[in-house]
Amino acid sequence: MSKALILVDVQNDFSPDGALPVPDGDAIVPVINLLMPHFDHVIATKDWHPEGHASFASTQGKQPGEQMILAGIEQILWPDHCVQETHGAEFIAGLNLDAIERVIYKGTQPEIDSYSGFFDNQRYQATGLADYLHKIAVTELYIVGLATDYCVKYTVLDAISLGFKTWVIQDACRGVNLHDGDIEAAWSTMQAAGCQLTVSSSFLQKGY
Ligand code: VGL
Ligand code: ZN
Repeated sequence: MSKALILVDVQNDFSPDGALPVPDGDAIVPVINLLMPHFDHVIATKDWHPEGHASFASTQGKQPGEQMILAGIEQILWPDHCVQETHGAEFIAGLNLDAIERVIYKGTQPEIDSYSGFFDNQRYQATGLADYLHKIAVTELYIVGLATDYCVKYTVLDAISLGFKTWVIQDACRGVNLHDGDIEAAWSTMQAAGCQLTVSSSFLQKGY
């Protein structure tokens, strides 16, 4: 029984001056650095899109925020972001990279998006995260990162469906809040699915 900290998409394009800005997104970096030494494993996901990805509004000749059906499901279109090998796809400066033992790439298939760190949005393909966690015998996941109302939420929901005991550390996450109340709704959805909500101070106080 071991514990992993999962960093979801802590990347430049989700920082406040990035292409898909998450308000206060960079504020989670020092919190994550404090949490890292308390885990058996630290694993990060990266949103890692090819140029011209189908989730980009520019690819579809539409505006960011517009929606369309992609691979049979409703898709919000985003500004171009986290293009493979670009600065926007790098981890946010100050994150303790030495603590990260493995990076899992998602959103790499051109025609489908992948909010979850485990599968694309249609579950056509796995990213390898679940296999890796099973291989290293991790059973408990603490999930942090960006954005609360998209990739954090879907990573949490898949973690629970895969049978991991799952926490989300709320002050180590930030959300987009495209619509008022989206972040609050995301916490409720995660909690209703069986995720435990906690904050870094109470986690660190337990002396783990
Ligand atoms: C994300 C929108 C598009 C995220 C990624 O990391 O939450 N959101 N791609
Ligand atoms: Zn993306």
